[in-house]
Amino acid sequence: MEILDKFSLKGKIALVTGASYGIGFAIATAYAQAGATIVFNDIKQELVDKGLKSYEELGIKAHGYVCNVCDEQAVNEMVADIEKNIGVIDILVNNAGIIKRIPMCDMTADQFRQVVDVDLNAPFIVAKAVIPSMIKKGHGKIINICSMMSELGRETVSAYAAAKGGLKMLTRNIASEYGEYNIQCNGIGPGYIATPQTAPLREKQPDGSRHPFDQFIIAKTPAARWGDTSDLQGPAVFLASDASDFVNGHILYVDGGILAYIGKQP
Ligand code: NAP
Ligand code: GCO
Repeated sequence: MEILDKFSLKGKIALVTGASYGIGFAIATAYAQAGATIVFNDIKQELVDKGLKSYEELGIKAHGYVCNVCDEQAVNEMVADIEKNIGVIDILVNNAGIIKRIPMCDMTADQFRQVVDVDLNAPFIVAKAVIPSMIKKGHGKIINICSMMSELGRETVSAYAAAKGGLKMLTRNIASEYGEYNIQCNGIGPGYIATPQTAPLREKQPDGSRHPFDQFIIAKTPAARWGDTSDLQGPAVFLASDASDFVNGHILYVDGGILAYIGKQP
């Protein structure tokens, strides 16, 4: 096989969760360009409709499902429907996620649980639903969208950091448990990416200056910029393709160098 052919996703079926916009949308778009059939879900019909329209505008025929990834029965029904009507899922990207930025002592246990439920329990539920058919088919790729918070802490994101740190270990465990079936499970740890999720951290100040958090991220990132969702496309295609068949249990940080850097000296 020629080397570039190894990066092709021709004939593959990819399920990307929460992919109506943002990081999931960019990853699914790249998969479609690499030849895959795209399936995505989101929690509300309006979001699925918005996603379908955005894919269509790019000439991509995607399949959209309304499904809450925390609801095990709904996930199992969605996966069964995909397998019956589209085919066995070759690539799963656990992208759906939420964040609550609340100081830990002000956070209720219920709010903490909600974040862990979407960001950690749901990837377990969706992975569990797709693995049996991947085993039967003889291969599979699972990519969990982790975070800087899989490695680092920061004020106000205790639940998110706990969940994304857990997701890193779930990734390694899936790799350990199912590697012998030719299933590779890896993570992508995006740095600070400009999406609606991070919009509050980039809002301009009333005097037009940059948000202090925005300045902080620029100073912490050797690339001196926020990431764009397109920065995640190449790494996501690599981890979904045959080119990464011996890469397993790895977290690929796509962070412009944040984890390598102490921050800009004063
Ligand atoms: P996002 O707002 O986190 O997008 C995630 C999508 O998942 C949204 O469409 C969201 O719907 C959906 N979703 C939420 N809960 C769901 C559920 N229970 N079931 C199904 N879908 C659900 O935006 P993003 O920034 O593109 O983030 C994508 C992933 O990357 C997340 O896991 C996030 O934690 C991670 N990440 C983001 C960054 C960043 O800098 N942006 C960095 C590192 C990691 P709603 O719009 O209704 O919430
Ligand atoms: C935050 C941010 C982060 C990023 C990302 C970093 O409040 O610190 O939202 O959580 O979105 O996950 O990798």
